[in-house]
Amino acid sequence: MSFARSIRSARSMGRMLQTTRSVVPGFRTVTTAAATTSGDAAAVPEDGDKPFTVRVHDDAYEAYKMDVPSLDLEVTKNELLKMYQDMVAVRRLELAADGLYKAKKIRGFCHLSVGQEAVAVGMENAIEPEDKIITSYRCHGLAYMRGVAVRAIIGELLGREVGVSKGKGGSMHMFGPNFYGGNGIVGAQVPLGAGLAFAQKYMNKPNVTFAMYGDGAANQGQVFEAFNMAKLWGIPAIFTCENNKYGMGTSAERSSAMTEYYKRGQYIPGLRVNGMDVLAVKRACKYLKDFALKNQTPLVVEFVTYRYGGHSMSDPGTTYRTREEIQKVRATKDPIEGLKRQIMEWGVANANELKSLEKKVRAFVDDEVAAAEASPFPEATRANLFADIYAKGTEPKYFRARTELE
Ligand SMILES: Cc1ncc(C[n+]2csc(CCOP(=O)(O)OP(=O)(O)O)c2C)c(N)n1
Ligand SMILES: [Mg+2]
Repeated sequence: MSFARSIRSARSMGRMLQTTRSVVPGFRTVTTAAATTSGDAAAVPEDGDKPFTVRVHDDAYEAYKMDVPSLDLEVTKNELLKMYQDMVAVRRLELAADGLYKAKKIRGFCHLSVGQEAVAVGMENAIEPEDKIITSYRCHGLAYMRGVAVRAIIGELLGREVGVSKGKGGSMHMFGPNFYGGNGIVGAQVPLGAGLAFAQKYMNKPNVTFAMYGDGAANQGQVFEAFNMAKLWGIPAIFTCENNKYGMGTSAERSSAMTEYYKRGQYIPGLRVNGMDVLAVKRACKYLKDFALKNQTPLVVEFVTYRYGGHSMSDPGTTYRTREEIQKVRATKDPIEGLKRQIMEWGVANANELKSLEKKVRAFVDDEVAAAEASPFPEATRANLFADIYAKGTEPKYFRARTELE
């Protein structure tokens, strides 16, 4: 068979597989239902700060060369409400960005993570501020969870001075305390994350780095180079694949010869996690951090999740998947609705209380957006163009062989 023909027949085989697989979406081994963690309303204490135990569903995890985490998780009422509030805030800020883009106030690129909120929120709730996170362009929720203000995120998208990069970076240029972006080159953040984790080990820090990438990026050569070095040097990098089922318009099954991304490290232990259940994510991240530090090893984690919108604002997101598929995930697996159901079932708060919390979040985000819109554009001067490139005090003497800008 000619090479071109073999490629063509491999493609049609791919299409056949896709058809078969669409019956059992993605051949998933973990559940992706959102409200699978169980709790006992009678055991929930009155005191909002008193811990009680809930149990993550045993279908939430699939492990490779390691054990699955223990399923018991201690939470408090206040923590559950904070997680709910955070997921709602992330979604609101992304929907605000969606509106501003459609109003042509945000130009260029804009990648939203609506549907994937449980990953950012569950992760932040499991780790310390001193742990590090680096990710791709789909970064607004993570930036917010790392402490970047909504006005700084939206302001950056709008190109305003109040933006986190002073309005000079725009989309993808989001950084914060122990948050290293916001990276537009697919996969490039993975070796950078390995470097951050190397520094943590070198400095004897009791911390890890979550180096995040997508199912599409998982096929990049540099990802495997980073795996190799991390394993050789025993560095605490947690390679974190957010499998949202698509890389632009290509399904994971079409792009990846092997879609068990948590096994892609081959010689590195891995864990597949239900990325739609924020409590399963939280439990997993704590376990992975402890495991990586105790065993001085990198790990690979795969969060199985879903993006509701297109790849970016210019992609309607419905040419390579059906509207029914999106609707079905929204209706049955939404991470925010899932946590809401659990909060109500366990008697942590009722529907009215949650509604007023949502209202407060909406008002807060609206105020932040107004502040971003009120901020001026950066001054269009040459000096300003060359300002803020280096950390203060580390500026080189020469910019492109010049000492001053003429
Ligand atoms: C090196 C490189 N190649 C191609 C692109 C164009 N591109 C941007 S995003 C993307 C798909 C990535 O998909 P995935 O890793 O699944 O992440 P997701 O967008 O789903 O979060 C591609 C091919 C790029 N930005 N960089
Ligand atoms: Mg993807």
